[in-house]
Amino acid sequence: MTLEQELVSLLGKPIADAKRRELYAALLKLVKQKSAERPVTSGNKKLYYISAEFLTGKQLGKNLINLNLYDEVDQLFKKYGKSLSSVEDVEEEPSLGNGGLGRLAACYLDSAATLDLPADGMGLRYHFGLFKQEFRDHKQYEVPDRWLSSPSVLTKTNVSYTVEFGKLSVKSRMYDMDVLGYKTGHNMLHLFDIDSVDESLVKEGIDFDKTAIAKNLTLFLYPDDSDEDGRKLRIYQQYFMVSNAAQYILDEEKKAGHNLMDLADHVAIQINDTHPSMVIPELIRLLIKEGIPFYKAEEIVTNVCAYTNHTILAEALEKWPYAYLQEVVPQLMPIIGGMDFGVECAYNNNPDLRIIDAGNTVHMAHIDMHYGHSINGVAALHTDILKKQELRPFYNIYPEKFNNKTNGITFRRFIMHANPDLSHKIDSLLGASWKSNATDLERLMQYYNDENVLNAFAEIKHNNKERAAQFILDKEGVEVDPDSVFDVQVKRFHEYKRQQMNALWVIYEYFRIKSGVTFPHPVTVIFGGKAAPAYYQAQAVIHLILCLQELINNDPQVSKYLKVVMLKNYNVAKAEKIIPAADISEQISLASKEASGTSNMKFMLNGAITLGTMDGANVEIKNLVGDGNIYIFGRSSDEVINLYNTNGYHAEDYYKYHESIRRCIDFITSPEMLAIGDAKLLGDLKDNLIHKDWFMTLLDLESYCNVKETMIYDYSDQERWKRMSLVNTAKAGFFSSDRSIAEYNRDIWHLK
Ligand code: 26V
Repeated sequence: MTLEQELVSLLGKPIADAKRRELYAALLKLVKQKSAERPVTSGNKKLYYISAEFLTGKQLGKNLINLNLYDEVDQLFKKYGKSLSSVEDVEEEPSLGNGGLGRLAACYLDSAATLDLPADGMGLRYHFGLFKQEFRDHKQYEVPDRWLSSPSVLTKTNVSYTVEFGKLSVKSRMYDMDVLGYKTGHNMLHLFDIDSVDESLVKEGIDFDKTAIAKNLTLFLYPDDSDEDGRKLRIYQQYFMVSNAAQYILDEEKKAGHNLMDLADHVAIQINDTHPSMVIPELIRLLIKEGIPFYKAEEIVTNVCAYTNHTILAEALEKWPYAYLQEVVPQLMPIIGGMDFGVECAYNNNPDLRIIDAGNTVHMAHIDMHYGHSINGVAALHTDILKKQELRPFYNIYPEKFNNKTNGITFRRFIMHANPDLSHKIDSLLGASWKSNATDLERLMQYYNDENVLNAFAEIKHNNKERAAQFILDKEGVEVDPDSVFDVQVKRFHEYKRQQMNALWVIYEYFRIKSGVTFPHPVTVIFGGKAAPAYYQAQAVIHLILCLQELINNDPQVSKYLKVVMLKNYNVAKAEKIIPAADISEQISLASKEASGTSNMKFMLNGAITLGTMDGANVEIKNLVGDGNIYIFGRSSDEVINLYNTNGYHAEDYYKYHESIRRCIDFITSPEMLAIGDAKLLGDLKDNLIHKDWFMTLLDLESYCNVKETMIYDYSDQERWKRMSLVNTAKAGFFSSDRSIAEYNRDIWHLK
């Protein structure tokens, strides 16, 4: 049967007569059929990647690419006047993640499948993913995002386990999502749920009764944990996830006829941040139930489990009061107590190493570091900082456990799907090998002086900008000029990522334009990202940006040269639309604070030039592209760490002694701004910048403005800019998640 015949038979009508939803449903069925035909990847040893988040993005386009069917379906649809990309829009995006950590997990599943490694993801089937972001009165509002729909990318299985908590027990249900590798490989993402979830608990906004566990266990991704019930619910979710995972893994081992004493020969578990850390005591508990002695169970589980750290921010390192764990998972407490006793005996002179500290708080990362065999950071600088600073006491006792695995991104989604024109152009120049062997992109360097190629790349960028401009007009109602410089910062809102610094540059530039100084090219500053509901400062920065958008875009004198756009509800689909259109990639975190960043890699791959600090993977980008193809500013991580240690940074001084900084900050509460925004929110933001500024915005502001100015002037030298852009794409191969996964396998998992 031809593809057309298959589709027509699934549709029950000719393609030309089908509506978008019907086409979507038929393609979903087609993908499921083709998946079923592809053998599931197997081997002597299997990885289980346990993660509270998998930010998978829409599945249809990616699956068609990985089945090598995308172009064929696209052509076929065109023949009948249909658009595949508008059919893809029908799919609800599964928003089962907050940001980088969840998206990384999804990229890693794609790469593990592509490399033909047996590797399943394990997580939770939240009914509501991360909230949907809306704007009203120039502020963020959070509304529930019910992503589950019919037909679904998930398949309900009959796998079910009993999970016991202190006060109740629940029956789980496993749902599966096929994970197809590029051309080869087929693994599964297993998401656990309970049948008794009651979606009607969601009343006002994203609030709900957090105590009715049997009804709300998997209702929401990461419910607000600022109150006691919320924090306990998080422990319930985490234990539910790992208990199911552990039961499933041991079941599979028994089915395969393996002796549980040999578990580490057949199973590797990667613990994605500390959310799944309870899998360690849970597995030990289950092995003991199988008759294996405690000390032996500990040894087996240590050889199985490996831990990835994704942040040095102290507030993000999970610690739970002993009493909470005692209430929710009493059966784990003797195990955790025993593990802590082991630590006490071995290292009794060092309180920093204890799992249960003197204040009866349980440190989840300490469980992973003592009772796992590998500890990795996510970029070279991040791993160095972990060794030297944050996790130093652990590095001192376990130097051999520490290793770096610089993050990566899947090229199937972030260039092949997101930027098909560039992808096809590269194919025509290099052949298709780069899609499976990403460093082949380096061969683009032979076109460094080839005007035709440079112009073709520039034309593709321009077309992407035109499409993005149309999208911005449709979705945000803002008209932007595709000939302006697209300066893009898209990521979660957090003070350490310093969107506020970019906003202060906007104010600085507003003054310059008002005084008659302008760039040869207009600039469009594009922001996107969500702030945690209870994170007041981040909400205030969003408010500032939305007020600036209103003020500047409606000022005829300024808006000719400068526009501000805040994309609402930034998600994977929007990333795929905006990143291929970017000229400037804003990666301006305070050095030492961004563990890696992954959007920096996505921008680079799509030919944007980084404007960044020496932080996270920016350091590695700079090493790859060379100083002439990146714009670096700001203090180094050593300088920043020293300022923290010596209490050497005082925002007030920058405000007092730097007239230009003071002017920008004062503008936040100027009459123009107060006519638009909320005086309390803007006032608090201003006060914070002057008196606290924990993430040192003012420290780097001047150097940021200077370097950004140079960069924007350099945009006029298009011959140079086009070359910089080519170099960035050519050198991006290192950041393929295929490389990251090959390294995890080589150093940690040893699957094949
Ligand atoms: C979590 C929380 C939760 C409580 C309040 C404050 C807070 C702040 C940060 C976080 C981050 C959790 C971990 C995370 O998502 N890390 C990100 O992981 C990415 C993938 O490795 C990496 O590229 C980003 O740099 C890193 O921030």
